[in-house]
Amino acid sequence: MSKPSPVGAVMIAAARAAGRSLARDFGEVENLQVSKKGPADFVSNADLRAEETIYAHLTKARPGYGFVMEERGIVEGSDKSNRFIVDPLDGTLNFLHGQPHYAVSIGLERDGKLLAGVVFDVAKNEIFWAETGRGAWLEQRKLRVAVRKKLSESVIATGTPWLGKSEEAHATFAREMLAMTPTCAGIRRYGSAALDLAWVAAGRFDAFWERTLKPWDIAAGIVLVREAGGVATEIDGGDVMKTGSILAGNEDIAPQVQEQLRLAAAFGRQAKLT
Ligand code: 2AM
Ligand code: CA
Repeated sequence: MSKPSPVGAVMIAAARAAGRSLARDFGEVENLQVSKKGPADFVSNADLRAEETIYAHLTKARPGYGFVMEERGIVEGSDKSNRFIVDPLDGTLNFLHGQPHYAVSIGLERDGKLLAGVVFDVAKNEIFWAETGRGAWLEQRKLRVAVRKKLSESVIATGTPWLGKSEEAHATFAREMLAMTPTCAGIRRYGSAALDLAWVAAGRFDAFWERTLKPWDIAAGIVLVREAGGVATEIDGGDVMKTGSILAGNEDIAPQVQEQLRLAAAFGRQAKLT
């Protein structure tokens, strides 16, 4: 059964509409690379246009639902149990640099629980969607997380801290890389957390970890991973939607990654003592 529920279908339609707008703007970015002002303003407008499209679609189909949106922030709805969690353009830096790896991410939370998620890879025209109890899908293909059991055979995705993040965040990441790289087949850093999670669901990555993301980066991807039979939890055992520090993967690989991250943290504590 690869049929979304009515609200799932609405989310997919909204993601596709935003994707059309982003695809048009992405075509322009290349021309702008050479302009003096640079494409940054243009891209933030592309982002806003896409968010506007999603908001218009979703409010029309589900008036009253609340929103958490990257640009607009929190919009209280009259319906207190449902809210959409929206990132109109995940992978902004890729988009800005003309790299075709960016996505629209739309999650739905009902009574505080993640219920549905859509991640649309616009450049590759891949719609990943999942709903609790209906599975995770890429078009007609039912998604399952990878079955690998050995970390030494696994490809692990991550996200690096960026400019403006604390020195501590950069140091933590450096220690985590030091702990991870000798243990796995490869590390990848593609720059869109929503797609990283969709790719875990699709078995293209064996696991993914990144710290201090925002709810809109991960809401949809979490539903995808869980419905594909994987685990998506907080790295240190907290509430992942609060801290945004996420570890996702299959049931065998995720704990092995977590163990390496624990070793990295212990090494950090040791480093501070000496
Ligand atoms: P964004 O593209 O919507 O900004 C990559 O590490 C992840 O971090 C992406 O999902 C990205 O989402 C998010 N992120 C948030 N702020 C960022 C920034 N200033 N630079 C790079 N990535 C950022
Ligand atoms: Ca994002």
